[in-house]
Amino acid sequence: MPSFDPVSPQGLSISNLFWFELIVSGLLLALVVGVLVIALTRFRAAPGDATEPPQRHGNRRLEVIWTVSPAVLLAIVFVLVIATIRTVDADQPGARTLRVVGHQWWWEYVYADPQATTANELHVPTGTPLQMSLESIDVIHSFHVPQFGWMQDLVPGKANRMSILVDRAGVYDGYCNQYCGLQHAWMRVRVVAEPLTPSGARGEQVFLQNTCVACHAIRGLPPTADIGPDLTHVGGRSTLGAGVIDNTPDNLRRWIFNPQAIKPGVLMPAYQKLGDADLSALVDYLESLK
Ligand code: HEC
Ligand SMILES: [Cu+2]
Repeated sequence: MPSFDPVSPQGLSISNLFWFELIVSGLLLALVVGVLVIALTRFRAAPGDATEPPQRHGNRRLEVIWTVSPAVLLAIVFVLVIATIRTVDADQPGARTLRVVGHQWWWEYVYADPQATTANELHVPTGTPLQMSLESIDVIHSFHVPQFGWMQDLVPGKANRMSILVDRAGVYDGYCNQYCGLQHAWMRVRVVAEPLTPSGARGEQVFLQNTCVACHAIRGLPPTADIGPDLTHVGGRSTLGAGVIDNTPDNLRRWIFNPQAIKPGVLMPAYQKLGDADLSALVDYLESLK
């Protein structure tokens, strides 16, 4: 059952709570059934014995125990539920934003910065928090990927929030979980979660932590600018600097290190202070953007 194999910390906290409650309920069931079985067997009337059993009225100690212990148990569950809700709803610093729009009978995904739109198959990087805003164009839908560990409704005229961080690479299937018309059953979701390569992930950090973002946009990253060329697909271009050099890892390295040497007067500063490792990671990352 995929719901029992969550791939996000949000889903894990829900399934941990579920297991705790399941085990406690199981123990209680065993206790009640156990006491019942003992009562039925040990205190059974012997055949032919018609005498009344001794009559008792109340037992204060027992009554206190069976009132206080469920109250304490419920208080514990209450605290755990609140803690779980807070984990699931927690703001995730640095989250990428994604709008999910439900249509009869397909999904639209809109990335915010800069805007880009795809449908149905959702590609997400592992280890990167996502802040989803769920809306609907027509009727109520529900975005349910069982391995995310929780689902959220898409309601017309209202935006619902869903925070998720997928921490394991893989392909996760889901579906619309709210009957939404004739083809409701064919409103599937497929999520493909892939890691940024370690070097790529580092490269992305280098990109974000230097002033690159003051001039360049990369789709899917937090707010960026458009003074320089959009770098979302820079790895797929055959030249750099509007044709001044071929796009090879070596040339890209030289470009970032000192673009003035390649295109005098260029309106991009040199980054000669970047360390060798950071520069390599940055080049790997940019070349991977195809
Ligand atoms: C002050 C603004 C500015 C900053 C900061 C800046 N760039 Fe640029 N960048 C530009 C401009 C403008 C160009 C286009 C130059 C040209 O071709 O004449 C450019 C071009 C590029 C290109 C070539 C793109 C192409 O399609 O040819 C790459 C790659 C690039 N920048 C990477 C970076 C990286 C990485 C950083 C941060 C380490 C960075 N830039 C910081 C302004 C900037
Ligand atoms: Cu639907």
